Amino acid sequence: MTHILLEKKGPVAIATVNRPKALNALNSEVLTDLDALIDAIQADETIRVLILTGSGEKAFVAGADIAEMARLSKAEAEAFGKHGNDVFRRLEQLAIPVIAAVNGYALGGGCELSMACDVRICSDTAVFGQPETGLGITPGFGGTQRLARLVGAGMAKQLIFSARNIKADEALRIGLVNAVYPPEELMPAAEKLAETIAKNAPIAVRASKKAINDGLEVPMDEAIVIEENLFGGCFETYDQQEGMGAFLEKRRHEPFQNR
Ligand code: DAK
Repeated sequence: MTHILLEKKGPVAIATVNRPKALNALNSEVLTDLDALIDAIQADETIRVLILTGSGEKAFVAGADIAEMARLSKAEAEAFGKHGNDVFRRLEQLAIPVIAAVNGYALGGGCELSMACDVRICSDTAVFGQPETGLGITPGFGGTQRLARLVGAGMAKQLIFSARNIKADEALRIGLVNAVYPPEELMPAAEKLAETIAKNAPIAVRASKKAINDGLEVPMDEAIVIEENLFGGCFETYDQQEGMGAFLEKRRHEPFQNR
């Protein structure tokens, strides 16, 4: 991967989009690297949580690469959109939780990338927005869909139609991010959250993510069946027996074993 740095701290992987001269903007190479990142995470069963952030102090990801997009034909634009959408969908459907640690500008494709993650936390310097209509295009990496699902259709429409950027405090108020930190506290907070998640039963964490994601895509009657099946599956795991057994025996459970 040319534009993504990958570091492992025990069960936590930290991936940094690293294209600082363009504020980490997403060109085709970065999208291909994100695809390779997902392959690498899937291949390593010891990773329990992925943190995604941007290099430098200014940007998480300042959008899709405008220089690359500017001269695309309709067919090329559709192919570029599909490339991004396919990668973002893979990220969203990654079995393990993904935390976006948004350390600055998260505009256009950058905001969309953060929304393909499970949890967003940010620095108080972060700026979010979907500026596409001001560039003569629609959001193209899932922004119209994920923003509406996260903050409601009315707020998503207002942000997308107006192309107005919002600061961290407003992102917190509308529920786009879960928490805001001073810049130097962002990565420690992300790692602490990741470590907390990593200590819980991995199969149960993955099943919970799948239940929420899959359930949100179908009517409630089908969604609760998805939950029932995933819940039932946990009762065939060693970690369920150990977790509940330890509670009943009034002792600390042994570290979960992912089986
Ligand atoms: N693309 C390419 N280069 C970018 C970039 C971007 N999105 N954002 C910044 N850069 C580059 C700048 O051109 C500059 O490069 P040099 O001039 O130094 O070579 C360098 O990064 C530093 O940026 P600035 O000099 O502009 O830095 P400032 O601090 O002054 O301003 C800024 C920071 C983030 C406010 C500003 O750079 C800015 O407004 N950037 C553009 C933000 C933006 O509009 N992002 C949304 C992009 S549109 C679709 C597929 C995808 C999409 C849509 C449709 N389909 C196929 C349907 C997605 C669209 C987008 O994401």
